[in-house]
Amino acid sequence: MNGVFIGLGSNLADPIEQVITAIEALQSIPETKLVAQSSLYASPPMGPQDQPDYINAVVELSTELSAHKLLDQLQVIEQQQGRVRLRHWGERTLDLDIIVYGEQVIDDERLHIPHKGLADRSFVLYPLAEIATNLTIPKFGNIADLVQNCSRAGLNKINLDLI
Ligand code: A4P
Ligand code: MG
Repeated sequence: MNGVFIGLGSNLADPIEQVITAIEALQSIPETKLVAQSSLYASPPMGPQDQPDYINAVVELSTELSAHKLLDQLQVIEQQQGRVRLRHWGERTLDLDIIVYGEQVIDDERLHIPHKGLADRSFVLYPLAEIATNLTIPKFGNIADLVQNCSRAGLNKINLDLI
C-alpha cells in the first residue's frame, strides 16, 4: 500500500532532535518502509500562542498495516518520546498524525482520514507538496490547489547544515 503520509510536529525538548528521532523510529515499524521525507520546517504555533514555535515535517510510508494498526504504532513512538497530553492544540514533544492513507476515507471514534485540518495547515501542506507534487487527496483535491489556497506566511524551511 503506497501513499501513506505522516505529519510530524514537536515544540518541546529540542524539537528538531525529536522530529529526527521520530523519523528513525518510523523506520522500525513492522511491515513498513520509509519512502520519502520532507525538509524540516519551523512555524509559529497554531492555537494557543503562549507556547514555543513548532518544527514540522511530513514523511511518506509504504505499509502493509491497516490505518488503525499504524496509529497504534505511531502512538507507541509518541509515548517513547515522552509525549504527555497537556491541552488541545497545545505543546507536545511529539505529535504523529496520519495525514493521508492512500485512497481511504475513515471517520470513526479513533481516526479521521484524511486529517480534518489539513487544508488550513501550511506546516502540513508545504512539506507534503515537497514530497508528493502530484498527490490527489480524497475529499480535498489536489495538493497544488491546496497549497495555492494556504498562505505560507511564518513557515520557514530549516537548513540543517546551519545547525
Ligand atoms: N486521531 C483522529 N484522526 C487522527 C489521525 N488522522 N492521525 C485521534 C492521528 N490521530 C488521529 O490526538 C487525539 C486523538 O486524535 C488520537 O488519540 C487519535 O485517536 P492528539 O494528537 O492528542 O490531539 P489533540 O492535541 O487533542 O488535538 P489535535 O487536533 O489532534 O491537535 P493537532 O491537530 O495535532 O494540533 N502549530 C504548528 N505550527 N505546528 C503543529 O504541528 N500542532 C498542534 C496540535 C497545534 N499547533 C500547531 C501544531
Ligand atoms: Mg495527533
